[in-house]
Amino acid sequence: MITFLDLRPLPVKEAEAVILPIPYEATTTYGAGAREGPEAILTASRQVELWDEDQGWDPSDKVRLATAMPLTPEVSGPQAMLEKIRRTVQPWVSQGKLVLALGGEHTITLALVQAAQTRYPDLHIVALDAHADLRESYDGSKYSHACVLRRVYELGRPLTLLGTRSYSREEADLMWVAPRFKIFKARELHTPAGWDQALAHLQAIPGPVYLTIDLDALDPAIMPAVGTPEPGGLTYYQVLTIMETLARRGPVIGLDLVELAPIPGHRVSDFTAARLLYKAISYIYGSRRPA
Ligand SMILES: [Mn+2]
Repeated sequence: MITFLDLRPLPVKEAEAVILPIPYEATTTYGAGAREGPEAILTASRQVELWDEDQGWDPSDKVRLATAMPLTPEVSGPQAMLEKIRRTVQPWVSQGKLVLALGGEHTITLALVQAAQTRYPDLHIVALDAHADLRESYDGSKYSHACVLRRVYELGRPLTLLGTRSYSREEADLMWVAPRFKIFKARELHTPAGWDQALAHLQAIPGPVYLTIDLDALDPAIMPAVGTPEPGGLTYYQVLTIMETLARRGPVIGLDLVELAPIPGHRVSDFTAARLLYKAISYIYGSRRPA
């Protein structure tokens, strides 16, 4: 079995943070391959430097990290899969462990947020995504990757969307009227004023945050291995700054990285995803260290 960073395997019960591979892919509409995402991230993570050059520490030495067995996909449908995810992570959430999930398609986020919400009813969801994922249904399914943030929004908590640059008229109409909803489009984040506004908004979010990162939020020049690449995305350092800002502000209580669809022979996307996961761990736990 592959562990994150090639670390010595640690039983989940002894861990404070659990990396859960979820190789689920059922509703992909364009480039397929998200089911290969989790394993590609874990494989690439073996090459990630353990020393965090920004914060000057080795998170892998201080944070008890476990890599759980991959969740085998349920073939009977998305609802069964979501139920399986909830059943798996619920005990970990109840024990106060941080769940770090690797997709797989974005649909998995719904179950992860539902589980997190049982312990953190006042959570705020922050999503990085090229697409709004706010459709009522898509291809006849309410559980398509293209609807996941609509289902998450329906859980009744605030939702902040960053890096978005593609959505339908239906989704645009919803954004105008939706309370609890804030969007910072990718183009705004590439202007100094828009970027400052976004960071100020993130800093002001009170309480626990669940962060979902659809890797297509990054620019396809640096993250081409996604199912639905869109030009004009975020830079690596913008994503780091968003993660760092959220972690310094208050607790980040759950995280997922989804939609990596590896391209054979191409390593930069897999490696960047692995790097982002380790950086997230460094920011989340680094902010909890005494200065
Ligand atoms: Mn998405």
